[in-house]
Amino acid sequence: MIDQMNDFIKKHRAIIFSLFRYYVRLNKTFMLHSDIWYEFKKFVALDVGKDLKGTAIEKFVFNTQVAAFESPWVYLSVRDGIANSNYYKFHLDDVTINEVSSSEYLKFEEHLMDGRNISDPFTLEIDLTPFNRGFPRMKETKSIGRGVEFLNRYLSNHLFSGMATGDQRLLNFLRVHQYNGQQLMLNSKISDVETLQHNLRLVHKFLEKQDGETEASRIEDKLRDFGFEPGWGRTVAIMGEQFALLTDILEAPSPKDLETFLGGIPMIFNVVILSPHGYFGQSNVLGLPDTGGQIVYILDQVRALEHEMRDSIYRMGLDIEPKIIVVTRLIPEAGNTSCNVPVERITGTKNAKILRIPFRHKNGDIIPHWISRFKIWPYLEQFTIDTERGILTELQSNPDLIIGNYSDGNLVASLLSQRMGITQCNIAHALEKTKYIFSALKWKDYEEQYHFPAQFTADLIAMNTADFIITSTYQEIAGNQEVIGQYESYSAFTMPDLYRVVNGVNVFDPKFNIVSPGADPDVYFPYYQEDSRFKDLHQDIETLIYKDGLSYATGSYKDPEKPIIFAMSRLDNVKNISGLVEWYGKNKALQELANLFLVAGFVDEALSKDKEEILQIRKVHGFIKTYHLDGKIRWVEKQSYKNFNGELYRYVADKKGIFVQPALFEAFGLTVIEAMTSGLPTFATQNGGPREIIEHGVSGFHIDTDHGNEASHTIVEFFLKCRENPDYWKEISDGGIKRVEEKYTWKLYASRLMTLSRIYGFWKYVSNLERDETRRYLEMFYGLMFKNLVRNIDS
Ligand code: UDP
Ligand code: LCN
Repeated sequence: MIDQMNDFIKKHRAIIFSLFRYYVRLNKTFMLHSDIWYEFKKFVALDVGKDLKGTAIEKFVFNTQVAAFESPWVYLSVRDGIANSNYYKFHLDDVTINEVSSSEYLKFEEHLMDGRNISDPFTLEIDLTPFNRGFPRMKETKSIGRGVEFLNRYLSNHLFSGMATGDQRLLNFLRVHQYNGQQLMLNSKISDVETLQHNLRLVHKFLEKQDGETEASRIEDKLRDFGFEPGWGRTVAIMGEQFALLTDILEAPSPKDLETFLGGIPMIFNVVILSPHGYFGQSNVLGLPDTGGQIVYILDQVRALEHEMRDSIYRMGLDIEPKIIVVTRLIPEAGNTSCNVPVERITGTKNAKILRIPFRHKNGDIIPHWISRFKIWPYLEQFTIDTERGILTELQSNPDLIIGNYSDGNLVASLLSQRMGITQCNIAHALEKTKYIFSALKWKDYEEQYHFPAQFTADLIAMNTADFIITSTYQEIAGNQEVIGQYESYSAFTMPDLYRVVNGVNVFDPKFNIVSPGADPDVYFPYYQEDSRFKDLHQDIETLIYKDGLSYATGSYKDPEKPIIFAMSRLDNVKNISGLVEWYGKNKALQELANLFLVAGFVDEALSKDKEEILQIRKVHGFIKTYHLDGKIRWVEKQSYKNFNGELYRYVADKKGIFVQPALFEAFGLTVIEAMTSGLPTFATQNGGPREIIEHGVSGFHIDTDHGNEASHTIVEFFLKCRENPDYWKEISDGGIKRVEEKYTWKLYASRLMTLSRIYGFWKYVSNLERDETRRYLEMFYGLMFKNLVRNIDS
């Protein structure tokens, strides 16, 4: 790229000079991609700039994420492609451009923030590059998020054929499995690979003479004589498959055999899931601050996982009941939720529980009230210690897998899995870093409310200690051609006066895997499945949408026959419900075509305890007034009952309405798949997960939520097209239903997650992935940075 640029500059010095002078004259210190690109388009519309259209410089400018100005210097962060950022400096007088390191670029940003000496060599620099030497990395962007496939290929090529000890390590791995003191898989009769291969031949001959359906328990003694303990399969047929796979792997492993074989080993019986913040409960909580999709996700995940674990444990011949514990925060002042109950059984499971552990002050006093997710950092250490005690009491043993959720849960998962030596899986849901402009560089502006340095430090630690990370979409890891991914944004950034990160996370790490969630099919299903519908709820739904005089609602429709534009989400800034009201307010054609129906937060700000929510409540009321939306809009407060909400989506579908998800950024968007699977044509933000969930024009529509006029125009076009062609609504509705059925189901999710857990457990064991050096480095980072940062947070 740089050579191409230099050639171009040599040939077109004058015009390049004019372009950069144009930017410098805008008198900005920093510019972001959208601004840079907007100004470029203005520049090429001028006579002086017209020759730049379609040139290499146009692409270069388009790829520029940030420009930092101090004449005569312009420093640029350029994303030359997915997960490929490079840094450059341009000198206005010399008209030259040179590549610089990420460190030099970030130093320049720091310098512009507070005028420090640019050559300050003493800022703490975090760089994980040296620790990663020798660990396999993927190279292709298309492989990002498919870590396990890469790992299986790598393991079969290197571990077994390249390294003489691979077979022995597999053997050792098979010998470590136990449950409550009972030996599983192999016993001491098999201590070397030759004996294993020999006994596999013997057992093969023996099994050939048995009926495939014979239960393993009936031939247990014979198998034990050969050195094989329970865990290979419930029937002779299943055992035969596992033994054959192992024989092949020992001879010449293939990635597929390895995955199937490891995927069958019973090694996950107890799982702990961490989700400290918010109101974690099974009813009355959804829509409260910090309480949204993560809770829905985890409860559905638990049900699917328990089912999958029980089936697979049974299939492998063991009679062990799996246990799953979700650990969250106990909130004594829990209102009408159950968040003050220490232990709660999870409905729809046999054994899974919610375990609630209170936050405590240093002196041991319990904190009674809810605390925003941005302010819980000081309590997590004590919470970790109390959690460890709690889960040991519940399980009477260590768990086999710890799953963290969001920044706080992932940090606690890191601390616990390090203490207990357990495989750690991280799930981010929606990180904050990319939601706020310059959240790292301008952290001081955000500090009072958000405490981003503590959060980003926790994220860096958790991402680097996790054995594997699952994400709902590719976007989440590495974004797309235009937008940086959530994880990718941690690779290089600076927080002036704290530290600078030059390599914080590598998205080519095979620890990343995409495993998308689903929507509970008992609750969210197509409107035309009449027999399963909750028709009894229709009267309540009609009250909610149409009845005057309710304390928790505002507005009523002049023309109730119009189709409904439905939106439902937490009422925080990023969800942009107020933005939707503004677009609707500005678009008369849309007002003619449809009514707006909002389910979000509280209508009365006196009921809210959350600062961000209160601001949004005021904004929504403000826009209703400004645009005179009386008679066209109905806004009701959050609705927490899943079955009711499921029927609500379908009710709106009966009326040929649509669903809009107007967020400025959405990591995944469970409402999007809930609406789609109910049959509602769905219009969702193109910023984040919905871009991947929806195929534009086929299973719904992407909307550009940074440009409200365009977004509302897309919706108008849809309604007009439906008028012309009465089948159009159904076409899109069917497209959405099909898409969710094919790609977003909890059944697929659970089986994939369990396979990954087993493979990464194996990988951790055989490749000595404990990574002591990294662990020690991160411990120091935790001790010297994180602990200091949280000291100043008060809640
Ligand atoms: N939800 C709800 N009532 C509300 C608002 C949201 O039941 O008033 C549910 C919604 O149906 C979905 C979840 O909360 O299951 C929100 O998940 P999503 O992933 O869309 O967004 P998040 O809140 O996690 O950012
Ligand atoms: C958090 C979010 O903001 C949503 O985008 C996700 O759908 C949800 O978590 C579940 O992962």
